[in-house]
Amino acid sequence: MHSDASESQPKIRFDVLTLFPGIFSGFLAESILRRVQDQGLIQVALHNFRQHAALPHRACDDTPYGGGGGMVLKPEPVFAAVEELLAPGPGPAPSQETPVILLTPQGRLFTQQIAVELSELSRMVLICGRYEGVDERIRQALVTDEISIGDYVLGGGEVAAMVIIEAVCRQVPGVLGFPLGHLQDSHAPHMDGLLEGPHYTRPAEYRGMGIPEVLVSGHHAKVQQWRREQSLLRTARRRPDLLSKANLGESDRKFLQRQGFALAP
Ligand code: 6GU
Repeated sequence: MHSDASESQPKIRFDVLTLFPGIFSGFLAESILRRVQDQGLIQVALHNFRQHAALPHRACDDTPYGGGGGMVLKPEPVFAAVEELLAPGPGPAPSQETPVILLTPQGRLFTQQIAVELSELSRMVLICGRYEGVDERIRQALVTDEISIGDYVLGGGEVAAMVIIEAVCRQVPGVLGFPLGHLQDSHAPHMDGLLEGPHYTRPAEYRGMGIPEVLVSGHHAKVQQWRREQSLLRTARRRPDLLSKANLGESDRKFLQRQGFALAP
């Protein structure tokens, strides 16, 4: 028996539909994404849906009915690309739960919780929108979910697709070298909805700046308490919106009150 992941199916396969596959080259060729693909843990397949557009020009955009500015992504190449991908045939069978996700500023806001949910799937299709919009029938009859990565406008969904791939991959067992590393990330459920506090490494003094004494005290419990307090302070100062939703205990509340932060009951 081989336990080597390269001998078996990847844990997750992403099928990315884009007019600009080259945008993904550096992202997929370096660091963690490179390693997990080499190990066979993650598969990312890029598909240029221009190849599914009609000759002679393979146009993927057209002017909007009713007039107005900008161009709209045509339905035919997107439907054709997705239908070919999800048709029965060689390759991993799409399951009933394979979502077809459109990246658009109109989608639901991407969060760590969504990253965790998506990491439990074996496959997903990511459609990168371009132009001023997509033909509404793509939403009506092809797409099962729409995701935005924040309240700002990008030129297309490619950068958003990379954000999603990276955040989802970090949740897959075996992707991070430090197996429980993802549990301590800011926004991880384990952190009770708090930001991480400060980190320090050698040297102990740098340009006249020291490190907190408690970190070299050898008192594990005191270190833990200090880290919790630093998380609370950092979250209270930077992201009071997160603090109001955080999972706080009685000692957390008392600490913040002593520090002068007013907490909603
Ligand atoms: Cl997913 N696409 C585009 N074009 N803009 C965005 C976005 C997505 N998320 C935030 N802004």
